[in-house]
Amino acid sequence: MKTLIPILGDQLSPTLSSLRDAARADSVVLMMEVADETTYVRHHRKKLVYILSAMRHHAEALRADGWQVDYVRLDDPDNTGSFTGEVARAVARHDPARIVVTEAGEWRVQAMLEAWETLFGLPVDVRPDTRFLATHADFEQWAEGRADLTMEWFYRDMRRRTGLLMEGGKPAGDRWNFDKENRKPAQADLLMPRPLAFPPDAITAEVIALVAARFPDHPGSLDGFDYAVTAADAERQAAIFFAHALPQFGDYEDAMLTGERFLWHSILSPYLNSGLLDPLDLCRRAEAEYRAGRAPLNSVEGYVRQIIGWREYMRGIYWREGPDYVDRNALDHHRPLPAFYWTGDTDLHCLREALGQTLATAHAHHIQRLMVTGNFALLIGADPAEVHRWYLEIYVDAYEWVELPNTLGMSQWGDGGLIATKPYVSSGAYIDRMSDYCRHCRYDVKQRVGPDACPFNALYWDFLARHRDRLGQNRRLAMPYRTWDKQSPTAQTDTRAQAAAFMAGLDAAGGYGDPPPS
Ligand code: FAD
Ligand code: DLZ
Ligand code: SF4
Repeated sequence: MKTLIPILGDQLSPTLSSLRDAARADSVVLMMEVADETTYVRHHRKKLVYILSAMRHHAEALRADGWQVDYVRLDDPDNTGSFTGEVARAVARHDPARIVVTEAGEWRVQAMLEAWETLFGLPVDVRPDTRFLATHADFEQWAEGRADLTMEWFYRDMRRRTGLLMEGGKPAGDRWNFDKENRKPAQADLLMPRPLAFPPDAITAEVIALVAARFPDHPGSLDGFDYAVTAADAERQAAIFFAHALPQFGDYEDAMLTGERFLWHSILSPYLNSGLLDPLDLCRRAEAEYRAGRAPLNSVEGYVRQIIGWREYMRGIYWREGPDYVDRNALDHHRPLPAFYWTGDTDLHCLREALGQTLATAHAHHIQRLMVTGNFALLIGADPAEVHRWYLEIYVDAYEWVELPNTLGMSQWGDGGLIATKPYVSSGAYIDRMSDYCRHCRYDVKQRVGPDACPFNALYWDFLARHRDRLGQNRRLAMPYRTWDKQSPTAQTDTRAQAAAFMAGLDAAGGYGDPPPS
């Protein structure tokens, strides 16, 4: 009885649930490069190269492991361009008795998988994705009946469940969370660890040529592609992270520095999200570094929290809230995202740094995403659906299950406070505290009005004033509202006029821009 096993581009794990009990002799693994997936948003071109090259390398690894792999390439003249079209062709080629597939990572694709049984008249076994620690049912059970879905409570349950950093039923160091220790600004440091660079091999070079020819209108540079595209190379990067960056990961988690793209971050999210690395394995190894006295608890706890806390929690929220979560817009924001999000061409130095590195590499670290590009988009009142589309396009690790709740929920407060108890907005002062950006900027971070004033300042106060009806009663914003109320009427009027003039300038410059021709 032959089994067809379609494997999607973010399911590149040898332990995938659809493969677990399959007999190699009776199975055909189907992998499909399809136009629908490469164009449902205009993915950054390095993201396309990463995914397609990792898929091709994974097919080779499966073959070497004894699987029969039927691999459909994007430039196959008979390629129908969709998962369903390619499964239909594969059913005709192989005449399987059944299909076994691991559930998809997003609503759009899951709906396709669920239609196959009726469409093909074959049994289709859609299996849970066991690479995540919490199943959909686990998350539902945790969330059910709770008024407060704060991540911290979920995280503590995950610590208890996994036993990570637990000692006799208590958290290691007698505290669940060392976040307060993890907000140090960084200095330029010649000894800063660097992630490994993996120059393109022949397979990747072929994919780069394909992407250059087929996706000239997608944003992002193709130059200098150096992501790992195999599990073995991703593992090499993980080893570098544990040995050289994890010890200071915590201290500098929120820091930003001009010209420094990586700081002490792991740069492992693309590999985790497409399946080249396993999340629980990474957390156990981080814990082992702590137990061996090679990494401090604030770093290891911070790292583990990002993965068994934030990562799992975001996925839980995505599936719990349903396919129309994407339409939420609690603050009624409708401004188009400025065209410079696709070019990096702005004189705000913090934005130029975050956008420049994003367009060059398809990666930015968390605080750049949250407190520079996300903060600015929220302050100007950008449409959260448009902001979501940009993040989904532009980051190499972006799949909807993780990107949407981070962007629409955490960063843009589009869900009205489900994920974030208050909007992540700040004036220039926060960026100045956590980075050296302001020292290199043409604007003065200390000024609120005038031609040299940092735009974040007036925008911040204007945001609070504009949304007083909705946010005025938020206890976490009581202090800034008190500060605003102490300002003289003239100062308030001048601040709001400064913000209005800045936003009028943005509107005049045009919105959601086409990326520049390559
Ligand atoms: P590190 O700083 O080394 O963190 C370790 C790991 O923790 C990461 O590899 C990642 O797997 C996990 N992690 C950390 N924070 C989060 C989080 N908030 N949600 C989920 N996982 C987390 N992450 C994505 O993987 N894909 C996205 O599309 C994505 N979009 C984002 C959009 C916005 C607006 C924001 C604010 C954050 C987003 N994040 C996303 C979370 C975070 O920015 C990235 O996971 C992180 O920058 C990846 O780099 P790293 O591997 O060096 O992470
Ligand atoms: C993101 C992506 C891209 C760009 N291309 C492909 C592809 O050609 N074939 C494929 O199987 N998967 C691709 N992916 C990843 C899928 O979009 C991903 O598996 C879905 O988002 C389901 O979660
Ligand atoms: Fe950004 Fe303002 Fe600092 Fe310039 S002064 S880098 S615009 S926060």
